[in-house]
Amino acid sequence: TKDVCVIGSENTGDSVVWFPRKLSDLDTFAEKVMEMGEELSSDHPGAHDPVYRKRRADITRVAKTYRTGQPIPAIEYTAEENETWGQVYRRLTSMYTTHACREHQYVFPLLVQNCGYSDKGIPQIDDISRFLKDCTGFTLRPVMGLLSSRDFLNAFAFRVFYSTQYIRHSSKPFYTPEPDCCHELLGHVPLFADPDFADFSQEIGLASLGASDEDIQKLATIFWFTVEFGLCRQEGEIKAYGAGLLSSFGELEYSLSDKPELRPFDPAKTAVQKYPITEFQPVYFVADSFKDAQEKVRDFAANSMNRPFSVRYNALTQTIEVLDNK
Ligand code: HBI
Ligand code: FE
Repeated sequence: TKDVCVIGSENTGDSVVWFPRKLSDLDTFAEKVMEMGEELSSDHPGAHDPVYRKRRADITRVAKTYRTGQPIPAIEYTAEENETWGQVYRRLTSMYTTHACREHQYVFPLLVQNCGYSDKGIPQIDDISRFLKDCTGFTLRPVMGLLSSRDFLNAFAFRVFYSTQYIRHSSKPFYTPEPDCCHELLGHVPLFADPDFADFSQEIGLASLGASDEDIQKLATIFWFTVEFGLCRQEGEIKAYGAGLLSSFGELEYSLSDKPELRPFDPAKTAVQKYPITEFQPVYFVADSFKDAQEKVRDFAANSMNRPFSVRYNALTQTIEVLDNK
């Protein structure tokens, strides 16, 4: 039994890096993107299309000006954008019944009923955010592009997911080098409506608050092999729950074939596994359940990370309480 002391919000000690303590602290991340929305890397399919780049800038303006508590402004998607979405939607939904985990399959029809999911057009993230809030307390915030691992993971402590609103370039409907609304809304969103998965992903977020750079790197790797590329065992079969798989029909098919190597999810080992980012994964980690994965991450954070305090989330005040655990 440890003495627990809640440290005041003024001070967590000089050696601890800053981290968000209340929901509105996430406003400070709004413009802190790694690469600006307008500056696409030269191999991006939209990099040399001025119309696409102008469109991206228009859409990311929503994220730039968004503040906590506001409704998320709707984007009026063009016929071309909705057509790209439709192609991706039809291709992926035809595989979910055989390849997706049970939780994804349970939630998907609810998104059709409640949030306007269909192959006719891109749903609005404000509708989805309200739906998720009712399911698990998760909410979405618009984001301009890639955030640092630290900022992106910290938001999960508050059950907040940063979601892009723009879509990939129409010339390559089945390829994107970065997150877009197809990846977020088809891959990530269904799982955030599941209570156990919500708990699991918040656990990673809580562990990331005030963590050392080295520990952030480990948590980002755990995130990669679970939330992005995780497989799980269900009724004796392997299914996909990672958003990177559920938003790519090529890798979804491959991940459940006999080609990749499968290993049991074990945070200490998973955290240091090397991985490629531009090709299919040679190794996947298999979780027994989201509850089991959550417990393993919690033990890993408590025993293997060097943080001189622990944290808990107060859902009533939407604040982080810092506990002295000496
Ligand atoms: N930022 N907006 C955004 N979306 C992501 O999926 C994302 C990110 N930053 C880092 C990241 N993903 C991961 O590669 C891990 O570092 C957490
Ligand atoms: Fe993702």
